[in-house]
Amino acid sequence: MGIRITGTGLFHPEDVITNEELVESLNAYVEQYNSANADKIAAGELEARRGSSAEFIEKASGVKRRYVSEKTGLLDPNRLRPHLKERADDEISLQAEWGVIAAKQAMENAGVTAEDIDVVILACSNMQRAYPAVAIEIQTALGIQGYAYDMNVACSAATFGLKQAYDAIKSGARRVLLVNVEITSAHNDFRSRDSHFIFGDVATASIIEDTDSKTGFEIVDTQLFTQFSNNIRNNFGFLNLSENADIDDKRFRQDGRKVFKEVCPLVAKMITAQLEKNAIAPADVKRFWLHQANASMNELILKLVVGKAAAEADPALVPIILDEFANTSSAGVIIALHRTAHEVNDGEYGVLCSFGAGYSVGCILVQKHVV
Ligand code: CO8
Repeated sequence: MGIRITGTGLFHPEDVITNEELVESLNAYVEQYNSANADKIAAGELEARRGSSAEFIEKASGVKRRYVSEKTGLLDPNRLRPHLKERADDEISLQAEWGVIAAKQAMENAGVTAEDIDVVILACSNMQRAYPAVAIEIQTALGIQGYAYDMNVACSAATFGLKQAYDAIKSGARRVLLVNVEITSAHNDFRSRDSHFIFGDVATASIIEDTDSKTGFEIVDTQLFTQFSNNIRNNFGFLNLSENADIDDKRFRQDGRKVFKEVCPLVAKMITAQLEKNAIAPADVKRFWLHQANASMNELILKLVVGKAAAEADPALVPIILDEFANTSSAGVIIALHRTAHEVNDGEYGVLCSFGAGYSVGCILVQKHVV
């Protein structure tokens, strides 16, 4: 027996925004802002806002397009926020709705029903509300018994969630449903050229169970690491209500250059150490499903782990899905696994590795078993 990921699911909304569309609306906003504030800008009281470019976005990040919850509001230069109407308390929440769709797919792929599952974990960067836990809403919508909870480790929420699932099964749970629903478009700042292109919306789900009679990815080893950093921050929280805080400061922001420089070597070191600990050569890993933040970051990490020549000879070692989805925070590693699981053969190894705000890094070493 071994604890395996036996099925995954993927849901994305229908609306797609290309880099060109995004840049057109940001540039229209910048023009309006700068002309409305021309006097203050000329007097040095305000800084002029700067426009964006589709060429920069693709070159700097590898992102070509992204799925979003609602595009008309996001592309309206007078709004730059999605239209997501508040739902009544007796309606299913948007996050639970997406989670349920991805979960049903994962359950079907794993050949399990609601009665087979004991635990539901919703792991993602931002919860739609404080409570009741969205995971419990998903649990109830699917008719699952047992318990459910929400957890947040930003972009590493899925790998940390896999570790929680692994531990729950070690403690007696039969099966865990792990759901990652990232509605990033509601907390990204679409007025900022630094971050307006980074994120996309998606939901993924995975079934984790102890079995030797189903094809899946056995979790061989788990390594988690955190180290405090202010380089990626979102100050949104309930304390903001006390002083009617300005919400402009309460969205995602980062110093992307610092993140790039500090996180790549950390991640490469962790993957290398994990492989050494398990006596597996980097050349024996079929796929590295890395966090999907930036294509150059993933290229660099691969070079540091397998060597320049091997990385250049086989770029497919690191599947890239961010060109289509952008950065989907925790869900990126699961999308990459979902899309390329069939490329891994019986007995071959793979590494799921996330990294992001915290900082946080999660490395899950898996081995495929075909039954
Ligand atoms: N268009 C044109 N030019 C631009 C733009 C733009 N949009 N933006 C910046 N520039 C210019 C800059 O002004 C600069 O020009 P100059 O040199 O003249 O000053 C030049 O382009 C280079 O700018 P940068 O140094 O900012 O650009 P980089 O090459 O560093 O690329 C990236 C920026 C793509 C952000 C890159 O730094 C990166 O990917 N870094 C890593 C980021 C990362 O991995 N972050 C993880 C965060 S995600 C996470 O943890 C989850 C958080 C929770 C999710 C929240 C969802 C909302």
